[in-house]
Amino acid sequence: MELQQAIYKDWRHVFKLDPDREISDEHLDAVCMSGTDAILVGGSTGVTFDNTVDLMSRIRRYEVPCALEVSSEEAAVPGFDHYFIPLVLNTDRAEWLAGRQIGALRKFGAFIPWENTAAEGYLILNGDAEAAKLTGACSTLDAEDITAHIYMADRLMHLPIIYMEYSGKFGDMALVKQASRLVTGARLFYGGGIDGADKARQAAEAAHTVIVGNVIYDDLEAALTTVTAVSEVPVPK
Ligand code: 1GP
Repeated sequence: MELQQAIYKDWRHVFKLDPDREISDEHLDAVCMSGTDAILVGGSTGVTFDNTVDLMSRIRRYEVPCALEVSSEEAAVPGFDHYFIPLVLNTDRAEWLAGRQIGALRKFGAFIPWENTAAEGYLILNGDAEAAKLTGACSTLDAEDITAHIYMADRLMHLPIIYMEYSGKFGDMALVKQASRLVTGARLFYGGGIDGADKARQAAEAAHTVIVGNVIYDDLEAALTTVTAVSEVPVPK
């Protein structure tokens, strides 16, 4: 499938919701009606089939596109518009790059809606994040390391998405900008530590797609301001 046909190719702003966290109907309504380009469902811990189905069916009342980041085979739920399969690029533990994914594909490969499924090459860059601890990610990449990882992900592996993940901490926008400039086919996702319009704008200047998570639960009003902030910034090359 060409990137041009992919649902996510025009996404500038995405809200990420964690099935393991509570959100009221009122807050979910505000998130889904905010004008964001999509809702991404995913989390590092406590994600189950049941809490994923529950969240999906609540989001499904709205027209906003809804995608699932499948990080465990138990929580692979049918009915989403799109599926993302994370591959962690900056870990020595091969199970997180391909091992677990291959294990799941042995069982479910024939049932996957391939036309709506894409790999995400993850660079986990906040060592304190759950995902970094879980996967043993080497989160201290310098500019040269980033370049090498982008060459690997974009030029050699032709991954459609590279996700610079700083979850819980605002990242190094110079590195993100550098990565966006280097990619030739991949879309550069950025997520981490966006707590309002100002950081959203900075991230939008650096990345193709800006992902906003935690602040939805901590300060909904601030989260909602990120939608317009991102939409006002032209997409960086
Ligand atoms: C998390 O990248 C997303 O996977 C968003 O990060 O929760 O820090 O906004 P935050």
